[in-house]
Amino acid sequence: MKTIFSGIQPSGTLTLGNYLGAMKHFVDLQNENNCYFCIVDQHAITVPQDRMELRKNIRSLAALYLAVGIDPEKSTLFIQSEVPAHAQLGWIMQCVSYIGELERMTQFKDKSEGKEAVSASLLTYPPLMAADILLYKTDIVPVGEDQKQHLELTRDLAERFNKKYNDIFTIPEVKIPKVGARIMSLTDPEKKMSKSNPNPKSFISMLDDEKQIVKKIKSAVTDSENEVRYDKENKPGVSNLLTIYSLCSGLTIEELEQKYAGKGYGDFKADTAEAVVSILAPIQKRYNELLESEELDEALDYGAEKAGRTARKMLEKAERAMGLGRKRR
Ligand code: ATP
Ligand code: LTN
Repeated sequence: MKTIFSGIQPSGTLTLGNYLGAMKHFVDLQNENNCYFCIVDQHAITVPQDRMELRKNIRSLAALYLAVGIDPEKSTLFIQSEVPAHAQLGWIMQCVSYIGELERMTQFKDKSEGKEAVSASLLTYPPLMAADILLYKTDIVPVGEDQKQHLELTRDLAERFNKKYNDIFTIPEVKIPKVGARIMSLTDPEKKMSKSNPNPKSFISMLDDEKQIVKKIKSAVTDSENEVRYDKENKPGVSNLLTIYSLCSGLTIEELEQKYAGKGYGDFKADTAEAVVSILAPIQKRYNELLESEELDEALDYGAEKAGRTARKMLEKAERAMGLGRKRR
């Protein structure tokens, strides 16, 4: 049995990209592994958040985790800020990080570009992420393509700590899905679909209704040809829709290319929307039942306690290895 850890930021309503690139895979993993799934609210505040919105998004994300099929009996589902060891080990990992390597992270560059007031935490985001992972002796971290660089840094920091102080951390492996690891924006298919994009037309939210989904996919950027063919370089928009359709329907991309041979984009887009609706509608139904339920709070309380117990032990080990605190007589 392997230990799995992954986190999602409550920085907006989850997109179809978050689902196809990350969450969908979590459900399959929980049957044969020891899984931790975290709502990383402390990562979300590295950029400004409205406090009421943040609260709403945290609860909404918890309900979505459960609605897609995360079972709190099998997996540990919890909120990062409810387990203080994350911020505590996060500080320690900052102390083993170099500014230069943090400045090289592409997510930092993207999120700080052109901004005047960039928080220090945007730079120190990866050591906190390393702490999340290292607290649980994690073997595998399932994430989308965009997190690969952060995972490499996590491995470097863990190795550096182990060498310098004591060999206590497990070096985690990254797991990126073969298809769907980078679902692209509907309005700019050169960029990844992101829940914090201010233009709602650029993403499909997991809570969009049928009408919104049909409208967004209908207006998704394609190209001036009229051929449904997978070609990421020359036809990024159509290729993105093919990936989405394939993952939501179970049909392969080749099967879809054949199905729409000689037909225009109209039918193809309408059917893609239908496939997306068929995946999201049952999740939304369950989500609405869970959102205000006691079941949700019970799962989160149970998760925070369980995660807290494990995390505290590793934090103590790290503190001891570095000589923090004192030895009781
Ligand atoms: P934000 O835009 O607020 O930074 P995000 O939409 O990128 O957030 P995260 O919370 O950072 O989402 O990511 C949650 C998980 O979803 C991560 O594993 C990430 O790799 C994955 N993910 C995010 N966007 C995509 C995407 N477009 N395609 C596939 N996977 C994605
Ligand atoms: N940085 C990630 C979110 C995240 C995470 C983690 C993912 C925070 N801690 C630990 C995996 C493991 C993101 O932006 N998607």
